[in-house]
Amino acid sequence: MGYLNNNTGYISDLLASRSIIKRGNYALITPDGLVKNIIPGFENCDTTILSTPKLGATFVDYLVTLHAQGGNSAGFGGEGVETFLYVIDGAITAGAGDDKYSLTKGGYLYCPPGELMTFVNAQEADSQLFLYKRRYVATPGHAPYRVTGNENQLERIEYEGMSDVILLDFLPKELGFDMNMHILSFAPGASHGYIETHVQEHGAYILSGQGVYNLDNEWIPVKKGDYIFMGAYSLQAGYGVGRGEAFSYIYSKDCHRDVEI
Ligand code: UGY
Ligand code: MN
Repeated sequence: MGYLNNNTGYISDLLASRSIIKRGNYALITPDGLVKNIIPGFENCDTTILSTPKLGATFVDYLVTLHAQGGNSAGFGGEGVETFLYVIDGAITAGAGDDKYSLTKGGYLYCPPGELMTFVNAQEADSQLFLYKRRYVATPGHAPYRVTGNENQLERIEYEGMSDVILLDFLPKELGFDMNMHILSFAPGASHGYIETHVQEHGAYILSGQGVYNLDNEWIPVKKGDYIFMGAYSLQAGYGVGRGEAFSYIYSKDCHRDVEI
């Protein structure tokens, strides 16, 4: 069953998809083919799984629509697993340890390994979340800790000297953290300064606008609601296109660790 657009039944045109799956390299996953999954702990939610180790990622991303009273009270994460939650739309109550957090659009919560994250919809209308989990890579003498807030409190950083490309960093740049979550926003016409070829992986969910994205040296049109996995060394860069609205995506990136051999 098509998930995000609820397209079911007889079609009126030829079957076609913009999605591209190159396991271990990159993937573009468009809303049309996404399905709902029933997962233990997720109640009254539509949960879609995006990147996984089966695609070549060391992390898992999810898109979750919480219906009324929907959420996860059993706890997301677990021993050795770090988690991150971002509110795409709506209002939720998230929990960690003995604490509760009221999060609205742009709100986020990072839980360090071993600390289960809970969340429940705080409104009658649906709320939508972007969720992330990954097995934490420790380094001696340093540890991560819980981080929460809203993106509107974060410093707007001009990305690599470009005033029309804005970067937000969600987590502290400290050795205790082995990953970060960011938002990168391109005004129409703005672009990366070069095509990246780095070892770090990304899972990127497009929050607004339209872009043309280079994945493994193919230029591919992308837009709000699309999801991109970029594996290690996957060539990557983008242009913002469209009419007025910024091309903006939230994405994860592993960091602060040497390579194991
Ligand atoms: O941080 C990054 O590596 C980022 N500039 N990559 C990307 O946007 N594809
Ligand atoms: Mn990158």
